[in-house]
Amino acid sequence: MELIIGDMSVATWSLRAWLVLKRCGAEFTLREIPMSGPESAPGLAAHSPSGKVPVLKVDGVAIWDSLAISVFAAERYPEAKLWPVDAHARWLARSVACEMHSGFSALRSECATGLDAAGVVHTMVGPDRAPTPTSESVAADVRRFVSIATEMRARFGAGGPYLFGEWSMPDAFFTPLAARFRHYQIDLADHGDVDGVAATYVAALLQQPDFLDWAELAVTVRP
Ligand SMILES: N[C@@H](CCC(=O)N[C@@H](CS)C(=O)NCC(=O)O)C(=O)O
Repeated sequence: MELIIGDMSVATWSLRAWLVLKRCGAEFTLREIPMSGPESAPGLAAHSPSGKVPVLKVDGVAIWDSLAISVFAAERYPEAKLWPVDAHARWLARSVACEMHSGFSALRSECATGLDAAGVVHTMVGPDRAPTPTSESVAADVRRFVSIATEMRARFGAGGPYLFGEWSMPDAFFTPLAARFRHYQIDLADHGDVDGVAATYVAALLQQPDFLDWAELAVTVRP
């Protein structure tokens, strides 16, 4: 299998697919396509049916979209338990992953990763930090995240530090958000996280070993 991804320091969708495949213990090679510059468009056109990354090439088929790759991985590696075993937890885990996949648009656009209009690069991995956005739409997205984290941790979190206890698919989908909270210095306590449950969950995502590996690779110069 070959996983085609964007620049590791900024590619939020690609990170999800990487985390999921790593969790499964899948063997795959990596091809990183620059997200800017002259090599970007031809690289994307050559490897991605949708012109976007991530793409997973498996058995001669190119699977595009981080959610489709994650669903493939759950099918191919059932022992990885990418979805929680408990049925109620599983239904809600799917709801959460889908909400993250299609929602949180203010956080995604106003706390973007990559190059901004002023030429500053916003990464998921560096020590650099950006000013906290103040719009009500970002605040609403953050409150929604806090509400999900608080509810799911209380109901299903007993078995571990992640959203549903043990690491599962929604954790892959929320890791890029956790990195944005760090980069944009968003204090969850200002958005309803009164007991710090959501902040503790975010800290667990940022300390997860596969994410740390990704972050290290992202700052390593590669051929
Ligand atoms: N919904 C898609 C989104 C993928 C996406 O937007 N990828 C961005 C990079 S993070 C991309 O490939 N952009 C290249 C372009 O739009 O030209 C997924 O989950 O895989």
